[in-house]
Amino acid sequence: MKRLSHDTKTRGIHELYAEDPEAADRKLWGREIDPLTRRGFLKRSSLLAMAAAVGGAIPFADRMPGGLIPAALAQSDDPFTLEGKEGLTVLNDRPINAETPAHLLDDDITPAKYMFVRNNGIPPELQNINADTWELEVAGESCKNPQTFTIADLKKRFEHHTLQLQVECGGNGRSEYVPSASGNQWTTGAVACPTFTGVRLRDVLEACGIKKDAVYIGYYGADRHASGNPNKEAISRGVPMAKALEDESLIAWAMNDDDIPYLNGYPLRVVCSGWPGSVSGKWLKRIVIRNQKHDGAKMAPPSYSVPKHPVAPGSIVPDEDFVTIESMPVKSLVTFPRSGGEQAQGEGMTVRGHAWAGDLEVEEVHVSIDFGTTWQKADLKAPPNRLAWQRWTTTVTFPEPGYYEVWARATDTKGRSQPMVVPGWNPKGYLNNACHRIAVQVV
Ligand SMILES: Nc1nc2c(c(=O)[nH]1)N[C@H]1C(S)=C(S)[C@@H](COP(=O)(O)O)O[C@H]1N2
Ligand SMILES: [Mo]
Repeated sequence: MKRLSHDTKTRGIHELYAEDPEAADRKLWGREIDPLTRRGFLKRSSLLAMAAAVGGAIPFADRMPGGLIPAALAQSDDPFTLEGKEGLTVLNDRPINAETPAHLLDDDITPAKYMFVRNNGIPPELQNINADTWELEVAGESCKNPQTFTIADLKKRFEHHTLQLQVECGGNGRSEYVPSASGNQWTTGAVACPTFTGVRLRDVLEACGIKKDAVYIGYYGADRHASGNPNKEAISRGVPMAKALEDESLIAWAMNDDDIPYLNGYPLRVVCSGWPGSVSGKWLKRIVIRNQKHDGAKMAPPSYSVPKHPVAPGSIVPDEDFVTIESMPVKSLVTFPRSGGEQAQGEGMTVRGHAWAGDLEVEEVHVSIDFGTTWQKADLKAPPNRLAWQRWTTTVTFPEPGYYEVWARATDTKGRSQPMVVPGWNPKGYLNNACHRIAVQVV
């Protein structure tokens, strides 16, 4: 496809539209556009605006669903916003996916508006959600006494727990893989660490009776498959019993002492922190206790799976050579200062961020201002509770004016550090825990 630059293409085409709209259509779209088709989805002016914005003609413009944000725009800095999620970068609107710029993740506890959104399907309509009548069913072949709970029942029958828990999408960092992997092109912002309040998943499962042969749990949410097919789930994942029974695995109705935001699973969700975010089911309707590995949507390879052994970039990996991702790897973010800022030479500059390590704790964080040649150790706080991210802080001083990068590298309690380059390529682009870096101009 020919790509034309903004100015030459669009300036000319505006004039042509004024004179001869059909000729302009042929030029812009490569053919006549049926006015009826066109009227059905977009006005000519917005088509033009869109073509100008993406930098060229859109040959299949008449097949673009109404309201679709072209990916070329969604991935730019243009301010598309989601209600209640101002400041997030929208990657896709069908389904909605949005990530958080690193500097907006600077709070110890992620504010609700800055929690990323990762939707696999069509969320239930907000006006059809009634938290007072919402029911959670617990069943499955390895459940002794299947039961249904309202949220009020959960609140009344079980002990409440509030924990700060990190949630990171398994595909966070995907955009850096070469060759590129299909899926949302997350950069660094598909991670958050708010507090969640709810009951222990364990307490609820035990109240319903766990049979001896139980090996896995699976969740079902109220969202629908992107195709709209009511017999297909968008996603239905789960975890082995040992993870489900951990103290920190929750069925939560609150985030940061408020209702869970609609796009993050209101009114009820699972939180199994430290594993790919996909195990933390939103809009939770049903939990099944399974006598086999759960086989819901997106449990089978290549979803949330990586090759058992390293593969060459671009390889085709047979299903039997994949393993399901469990704990996420050690990782960190520089959340202050914002990348691209200026700093006076000779003055110490505070640098800080967070570090986390899946099921483990972070032992050390180091920072480099010379592209990884030397490293200084940062101060690192203990997590407020297991599976919360940890605050790190340090002060760096730049020897002379010029362009610098600040790199951060965390190490977990098993001695594993973040790689400085993108780690092992895998077909779906999961688990990129390469060091985060920011740019600083020293003047
Ligand atoms: N019901 C349901 N639960 C879901 C999803 C979904 O699409 N539907 N997405 C999963 C994925 S892939 C991730 S990374 C997390 C993201 O949680 P968030 O959107 O609240 O940030 O939710 C998980 N739970
Ligand atoms: Mo995810």
